[in-house]
Amino acid sequence: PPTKKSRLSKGVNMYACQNCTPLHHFNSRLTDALEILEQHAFFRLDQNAESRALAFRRGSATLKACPHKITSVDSLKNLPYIDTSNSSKAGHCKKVITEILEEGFSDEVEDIVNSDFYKTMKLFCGIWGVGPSTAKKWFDSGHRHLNDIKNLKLNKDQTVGLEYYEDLNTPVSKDEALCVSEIVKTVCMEIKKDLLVTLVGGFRRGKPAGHDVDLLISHPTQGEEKHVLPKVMEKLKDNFLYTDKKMSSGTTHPQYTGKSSTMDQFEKCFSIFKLDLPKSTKNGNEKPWKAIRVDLIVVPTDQYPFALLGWTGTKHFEREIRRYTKTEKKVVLTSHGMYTTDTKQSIEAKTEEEIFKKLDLEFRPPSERCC
Ligand code: TTP
Ligand code: MN
Ligand code: MN
Ligand code: MN
Repeated sequence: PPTKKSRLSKGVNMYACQNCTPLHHFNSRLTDALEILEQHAFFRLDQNAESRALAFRRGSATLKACPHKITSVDSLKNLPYIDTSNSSKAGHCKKVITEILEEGFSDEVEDIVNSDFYKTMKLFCGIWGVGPSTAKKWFDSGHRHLNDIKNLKLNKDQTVGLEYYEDLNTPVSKDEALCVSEIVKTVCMEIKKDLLVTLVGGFRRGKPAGHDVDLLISHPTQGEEKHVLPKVMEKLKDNFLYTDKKMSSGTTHPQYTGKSSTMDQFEKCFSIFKLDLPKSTKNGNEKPWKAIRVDLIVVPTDQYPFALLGWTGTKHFEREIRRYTKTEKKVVLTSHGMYTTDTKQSIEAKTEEEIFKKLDLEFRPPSERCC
C-alpha cells in the first residue's frame, strides 16, 4: 500500500493517480486560474520553467480531486501542493487561491491573460508543430499576428498547421471523433477483420470535445498488427490532408524506452484528416469538410493494456502514475510495459485493472483520470 507520507487528510492524496478526479468538479474557477499560471510558466521557458509549471498543475490537480467547493482559506489546510506547511513550492498556489477567494480575482492572473506575451504565445502555440520555443522566438522578433509569420521559414507541420489553423483550433466534437473512428474501423476491417480500433485520449475519459482524435490499432494475435499501418494509410489516402508517419524503433521493450513521459516507440501516424460534414451543417459559403488532427498508434497486443493506459491520459495523470510507480514501487512504467528498477524483471498485465492492482493502486476508470 502507499506510504503513510503519501496519504494526507481530506482524502486527497499526494499522487494524482491515487485520487478520483472527475471531469466535472467543484473548483474550476480556481483551477482555471492555476492552469493559466501553469501555461504562462511553461511559455516563459526560463530556468525552472518546468518545475514552476508543474507546481501549478499539482495544485490544480488537488483542487480537482476535492469532493467539495473550496470557499475559505481555512479549508486549504493539509491539501497537498497547496498548504504551505507541506511544501515551500505550494506558496504561490496558495497566494493566488487566497486572492481569488477573498477578492474574487487575482491581479497576477488577470495581468497574464491580458498581456501581449501570453496572448501571442497562445496564438502561435495553437499552430500545429509550433511549441513554446519557436513561438517565443517569433514573439521576441516582434511578431504578433498569424499574418506576420506566413512568410517566415516554416517546417512541414507548421505549414499545414497554419493552413488549417481555424479548423484545427475548433474543438472536435464527440460525434466527429466517432465518425473518424468508424471510418478507420471500416478500413481496418477490410485489411484484417479482427483488427481492433480503440478511441483513447480525452474522449475515452468522457470529454465532450477535444483537440484531436487518438486511435489505437491492435490485433488479438501478436504480430498480426505488423505492416497494417501503411495499408491503412494507403486506403485512407483520399481522407488525409497530411500525414507524418513515425517508424517503430523496434526496441519496444520497456527497459529501453520511457525516458520521456510522452514519447513512446510505437509505429504511429500523426495526421490531418479531412472529415466530410453532414449536409445539415453545410451552408453556401462554407467548405463541406473539416480538417481534424488524428493520431493513429499501432500496438502489439501484449503491450495493449499499457498503451491504453498511456494514451488515455491526462498527461498529468500519466506523469503522476509513473512518478508514484518509480518512487513508491521501484517500478518503471511506460506505454510499452513495466519492469522493476533493480532486477529489470518485467511485470506482465492483461488489463488496465491488472496494472493498477500490481502497483497496489485503487483502480481509476478513465472518467476519474481527469487531473
Ligand atoms: P493528447 O491527444 O495530446 O491529449 P488529450 O487527448 O488528453 O486531450 P485533447 O482532448 O486535448 O486531445 O494526448 C493523449 C495522450 O497520449 C496523453 O496522455 C499523452 C499520450 N501520448 C503518448 O503517450 N505519446 C505521444 O507520443 C503523444 C503525442 C501522446
Ligand atoms: Mn502547439
Ligand atoms: Mn487527444
Ligand atoms: Mn493526440
